[in-house]
Amino acid sequence: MTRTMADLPDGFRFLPDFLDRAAQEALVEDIRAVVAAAPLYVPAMPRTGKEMSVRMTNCGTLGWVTDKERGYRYQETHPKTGKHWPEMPARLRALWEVLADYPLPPEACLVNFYDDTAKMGMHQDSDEADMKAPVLSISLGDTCLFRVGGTERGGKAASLKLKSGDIVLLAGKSRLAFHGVTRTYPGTSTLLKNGGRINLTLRRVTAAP
Ligand code: MD3
Ligand code: FE
Repeated sequence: MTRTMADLPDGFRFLPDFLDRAAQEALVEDIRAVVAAAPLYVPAMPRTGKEMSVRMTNCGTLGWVTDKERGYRYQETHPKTGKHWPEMPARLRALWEVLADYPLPPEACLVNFYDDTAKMGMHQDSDEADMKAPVLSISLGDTCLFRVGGTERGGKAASLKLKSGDIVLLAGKSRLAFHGVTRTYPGTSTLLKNGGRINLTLRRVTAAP
């Protein structure tokens, strides 16, 4: 049975409409600068090399990448350009400061771009050594249907729509919840001139000292 918002996993905080239109537009400008320095690329699944439908890039000292040969990992450089990732924009660091309730700054911001057909299968985020730190997720552009379940694959899952300006904070138990993006809803936002959806996830990666 599909769960509703009443029983989201422990530590899951949903902050709908957290960012107003001006704040969303400012973040889009920040991300345009990031993408100009570190182009979106097509990630590939480990071993099979199957291409993901989501386009990705990063900013911060570390970025999450995946390819056929070396699989999921964090690294300091863009896999195509070989350059260091661009600095994390101050606006993103400030959001972490306000919301994360964590003593250390974010190291990675993964930028996911969804076109009208992109989706992301159910998965756990477990490539970070610091699992005590939360993950902060920001949605921009078209609305998507998001699913979040428990810590076991195949368990019950709740569905919710994430729309432009919504923030999700994953702390505690929810940090290891299975989650995915079923679909986006084209034409639901005017934020991005050419449509689509951007999701930003801010994370700590390295083990806390
Ligand atoms: C729940 N991104 O990048 S964001 C990802 O919309 C990812 O692009 C999705 O899953 C997206 O790994 C979902 C919301 C989110 C992010 C991290 C989580 C939910 C999470 C980590 C644990 C549990
Ligand atoms: Fe994830």
